[in-house]
Amino acid sequence: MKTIFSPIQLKHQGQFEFYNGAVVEGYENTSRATFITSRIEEVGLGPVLNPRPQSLDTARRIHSPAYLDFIASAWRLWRDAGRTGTALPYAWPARGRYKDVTPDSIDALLGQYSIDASTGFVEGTWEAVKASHDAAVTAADLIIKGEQACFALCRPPGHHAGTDFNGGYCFVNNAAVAAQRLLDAGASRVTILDIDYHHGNGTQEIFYARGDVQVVSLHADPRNDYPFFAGYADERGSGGGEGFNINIPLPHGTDWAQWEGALEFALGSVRQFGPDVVVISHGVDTFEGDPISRFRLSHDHFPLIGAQLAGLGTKTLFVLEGGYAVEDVGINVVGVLSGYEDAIRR
Ligand code: OKP
Ligand code: ZN
Repeated sequence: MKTIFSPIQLKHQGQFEFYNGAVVEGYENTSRATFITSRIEEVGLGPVLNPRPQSLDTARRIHSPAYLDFIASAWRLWRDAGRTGTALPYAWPARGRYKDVTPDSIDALLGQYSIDASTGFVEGTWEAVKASHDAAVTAADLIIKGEQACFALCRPPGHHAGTDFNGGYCFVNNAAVAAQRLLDAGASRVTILDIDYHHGNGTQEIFYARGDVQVVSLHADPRNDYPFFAGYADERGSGGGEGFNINIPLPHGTDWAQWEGALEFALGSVRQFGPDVVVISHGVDTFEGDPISRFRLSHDHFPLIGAQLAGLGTKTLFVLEGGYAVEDVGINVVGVLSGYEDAIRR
């Protein structure tokens, strides 16, 4: 299987976030990507190729142009305002908002276009975000050209980013852009199956009223985990998208037996939908050793996930999302991909 990744994606580095009442180093760091590429080489999964530079035309069909302009210029605005460190918001227009305008202040814009304070901008952020987006689009193009499966090593990740907001370390929704690219190239239906520990609230929001993209997600119950305000089982889509959004929330402590049962249910709904391509929002923060998550999957379970996905018999585009036990991220991410390859060959 081919992997698409650019070293430019490592330019988003040195971010900070709030955790447990303190400012800490960002969990979503560059070593995640290097552990994955090392593991790919170690097991001989296949070549790691550079993305082709892509236009933002497809991304503009997923995100609002004003939002894309903002994330491309946020760091410059921050620096021009004389600031240093990581650009993070501290005020949001959530409740009590009474003017439908956003002041020009960089602090107002950061709040306007975000849902949390875990998604900071540093000097290389936009370049890295753009390269991560390019990796997803390039991988989608390889699927269009006939590859059975491909891995977009997207970092920064994407599934919490919506039409006009960033959040959860995500800026551009790489999986959503890839899905749109596949549809524009002639696919009639695409499924995004999100196996990351967290609910992909951005993906849900983007496709909520659409019937051409089915969004299925297994994740920690949002009653007690991020992103808290979306991901409930009764969120099933609206209008033409009614029934095409499927959420499977699971409790803290979920083990393999329970998680695999949920996966089987999810795969049943994917088969019913009958997509031309499945995009996997591929997160491995379901791992028992993950520092910010509370499920209990172990190393051996990840190849089994890959084998289950291969059983769909559908072209598959893997797009990286989360996974923060950095020393194990390579083993687990590549475990799924190898499990998929082994099952396809059998
Ligand atoms: C991104 B992905 C407090 C915790 C911040 C954000 C979680 C984002 C997860 N610093 N929580 O879905 O893996
Ligand atoms: Zn996650």
